[in-house]
Amino acid sequence: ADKIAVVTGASRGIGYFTARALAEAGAHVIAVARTEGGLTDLDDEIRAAGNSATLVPLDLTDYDALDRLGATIYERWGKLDILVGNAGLLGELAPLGHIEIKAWEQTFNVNVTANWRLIRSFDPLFKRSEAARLAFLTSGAAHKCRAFWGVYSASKAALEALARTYAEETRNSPTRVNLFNPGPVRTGMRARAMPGEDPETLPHPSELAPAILNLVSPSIDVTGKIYDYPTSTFLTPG
Ligand code: NJP
Repeated sequence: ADKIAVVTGASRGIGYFTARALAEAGAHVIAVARTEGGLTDLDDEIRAAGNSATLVPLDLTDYDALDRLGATIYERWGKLDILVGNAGLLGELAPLGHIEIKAWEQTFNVNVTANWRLIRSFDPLFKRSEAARLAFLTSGAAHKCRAFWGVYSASKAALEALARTYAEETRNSPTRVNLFNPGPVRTGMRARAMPGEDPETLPHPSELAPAILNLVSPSIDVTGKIYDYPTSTFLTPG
């Protein structure tokens, strides 16, 4: 495979179908998540289609494991072309006065700190790619604040600032860094956020894959933007 791609949160939901589509498009996918069952299902599907993947069962809050992953990729492939920073957590839906500190920290650790740590660990690998492309999954909640969604909103706003900072730091290189706002999607996270909603009314996560693949393709020349899936437009924050 020419392209080497890391997808986080590849065990289910949006990450699973993004990883499958990247493999179908010819990339060698390095699939990251904790749940081995989801990863092996993905691997089975990718192999059945005649493509290849590397499974990396790890907890993204194990930051040393992220450094080791960077070292392994360096040894085996010498570069990284694509990062889809998709893994994310809704966190506790509760008033700010009632959110538990452990739940707050876990949400920030997965949604923000792990993505920073991946950037830190992979930075030398992106520099060795001809055209590194990064996409991080954000949410409308980063801009539209609602009662009880505080930790999720705050973490996605922080993720946007993180990604846009890396976009500035890499602006004069071939690397491009953007965010992807999926809108409502038929996944476990959405079902937990909106228990009364009929999932059949929502797009299946596989439907988003072409748009995410486009955002990490070499033809994308914008950086520091948010691709808004529901409206198919690039938003320019700041
Ligand atoms: O999420 P879900 P979605 N270490 O819950 C992984 C954003 N978004 O596909 O470890 C490693 O089905 C987890 O893997 P596992 C959203 O904020 C969505 O809906 O095995 N991995 C699983 O693969 C998120 O950033 C909607 O449990 C960890 C994945 O993350 C992205 O889209 C709307 C981990 C979560 O799968 C994907 O969401 C929106 C850890 N510690 C934004 N913790 C929507 N669905 O409607 C979690 O605006 N993961």
